Amino acid sequence: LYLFDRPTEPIFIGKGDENVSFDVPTEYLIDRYKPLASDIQTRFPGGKTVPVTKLSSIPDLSIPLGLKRDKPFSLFNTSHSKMAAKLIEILMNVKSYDELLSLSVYCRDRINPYMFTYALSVALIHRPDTRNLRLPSHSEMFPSLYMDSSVFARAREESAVVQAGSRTPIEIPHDYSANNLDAEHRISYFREDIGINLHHWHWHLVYPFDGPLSIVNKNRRGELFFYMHQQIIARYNMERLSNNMNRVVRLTNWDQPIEEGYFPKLDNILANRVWPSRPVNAVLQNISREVEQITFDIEDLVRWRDRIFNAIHSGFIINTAGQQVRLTETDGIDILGNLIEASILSQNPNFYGSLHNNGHNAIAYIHDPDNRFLENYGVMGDSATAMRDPIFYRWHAYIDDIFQEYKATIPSYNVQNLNFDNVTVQSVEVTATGLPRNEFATFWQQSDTDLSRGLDFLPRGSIFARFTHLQHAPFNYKIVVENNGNQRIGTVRIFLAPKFDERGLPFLFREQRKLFVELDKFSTSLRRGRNEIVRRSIESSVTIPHEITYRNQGSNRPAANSDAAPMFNFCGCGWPQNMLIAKGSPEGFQCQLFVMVSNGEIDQVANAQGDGQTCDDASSYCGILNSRYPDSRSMGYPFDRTPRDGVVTLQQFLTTNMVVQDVRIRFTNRTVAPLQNATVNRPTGASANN
Ligand code: CUO
Repeated sequence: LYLFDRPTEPIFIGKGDENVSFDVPTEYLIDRYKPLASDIQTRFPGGKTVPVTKLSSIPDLSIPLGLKRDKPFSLFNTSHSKMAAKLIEILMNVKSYDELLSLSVYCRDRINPYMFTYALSVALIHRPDTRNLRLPSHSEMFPSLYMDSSVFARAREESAVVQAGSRTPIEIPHDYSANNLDAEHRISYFREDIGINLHHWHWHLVYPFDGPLSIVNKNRRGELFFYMHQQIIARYNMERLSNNMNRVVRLTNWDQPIEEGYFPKLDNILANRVWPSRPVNAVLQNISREVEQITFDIEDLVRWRDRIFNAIHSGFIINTAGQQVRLTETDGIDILGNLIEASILSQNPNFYGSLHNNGHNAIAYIHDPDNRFLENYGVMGDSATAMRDPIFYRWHAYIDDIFQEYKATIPSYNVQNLNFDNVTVQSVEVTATGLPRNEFATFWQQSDTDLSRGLDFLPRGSIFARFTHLQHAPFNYKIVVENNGNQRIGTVRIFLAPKFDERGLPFLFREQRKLFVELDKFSTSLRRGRNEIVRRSIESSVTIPHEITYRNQGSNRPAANSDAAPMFNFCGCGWPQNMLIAKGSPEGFQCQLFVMVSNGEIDQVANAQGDGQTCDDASSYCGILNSRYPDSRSMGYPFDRTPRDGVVTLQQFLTTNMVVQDVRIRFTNRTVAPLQNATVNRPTGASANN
């Protein structure tokens, strides 16, 4: 894991707080350093030395070496993702752990550092012999992708003057990318949240759209692409409504100026440039960037879109062989997800193109579509940064709408699809210490992240950046369920949606269903008679614990490299716990909490348990690594489809195994200091206390 430390600094310079060095075979040094081999060994002595065996032959790396080290690497760029795919394949095919280490050391100072880190991360979470390693946080490896660039100069000064251990965290102001003259700025705390951006980066790390088939072809990946991004839009809309903003407007008119501008204030340390901005009223252009081998017209996007809508309305797609492939109720969404994104699982990339990915590219290069100014892509070109930009949500609202168009063509759930015989959900109640019942409390909190892994200056040692992010008071759900049948397994599904629209009118079901955000999902054993289920907010199947996103100064969370780290294994994919609940409002933003208990016998999926160790902490949005998706229902069930005839309101939608409770989210404008000595205290495995 030391391979991830200070990615732009040569491998033989000590890594980690302990200055661990790699005993690199002379043949592995790049030509520039070879004459200095003996000097290097004495000049950079480490506390501990990691032996590196020399491989008898090095695999052919010419494809991944096609991108220079100082060039930006974008996964949305097909030629780049092909290079990374090749590197992943090479790293996956190495037989032993020792050989993997050796090859990685060889690659590290030759291959583009961003590509190398990405490919090595994918390989480590998928190889059986490394699956249990905990990867360092991406924000620690590449802090410049996640925070205001002004923090680095201040960190450098603090490090130069003050000893490690006594350094003051560098505070990042709340308002660094814009001010309230920009209406969108009201919600920048969501777009620029470090945990949200980490989640997105990790999701695309676990679900790459290119690479070896064994990695890309995961159970229901196309459907999860739809669902995870649908939930992002639902959450964003709830966040907007709590700030008195309208729901996000789809990016539909591709020849009109784009009102939203974005000035990221990020450095791109890999390209030694600042990240390009997008002024207000920029207009999409045809893209012709020969260096990156990205060439397409806006008209191509239009053609692909029209063909996709045609497929949806005729009920089938045409595959590469010219055959019709039906978009069935069970598989249609998965086929479309892969086709629209597009991943290499698309059944006809020539005909349906790559609408979503090239939308990212069109926006990412809007400021320099033909590369005449030699400018890099903007934040939309990288999954680690894309969610910072308001346009991300307009683009994904558009993509989501296509999926919704498809969902409107498949049968609605009838009462039988929703019911759970003899099970009645009587009530749900939310409780939190010191708060009125059915109220969520939100506020600001500060948390730290260690920058030292990603900054290549001396003297070494931890130096923290301190963020202010949204937080909520932990709470419990208490759910009362009456079971008039025998003992059975039920799946508890908990969702939350705003109650009123922009005009203050109650939502109709057909709109509100798209706004329900999943809060939790777990199975529980229902005994005959009355069951009282208590579930804690930190157990959510949507989130990963706060301590994984942040490492507070003085906390005892083990560093990624330490021996204690494997205690909690996960891959970092998961919505950040601190963003589980939207901000709400000082008056108490009115929402509806929905609980359904469905028949666990129908819901369960054989072999979907995982090994209990790897990446199963946030299965709702991330699935379980090396396992099938752990819920047989369509993702988003029961809200993924238009309602059955006669259902206009949420009340009319309810069957006896569902209940709705009015709740409020009350925001208080106060800032709470970082938690000290935070440890991961999440119980292992899904559980419910009867
Ligand atoms: Cu996650 Cu568009 O897919 O960014």
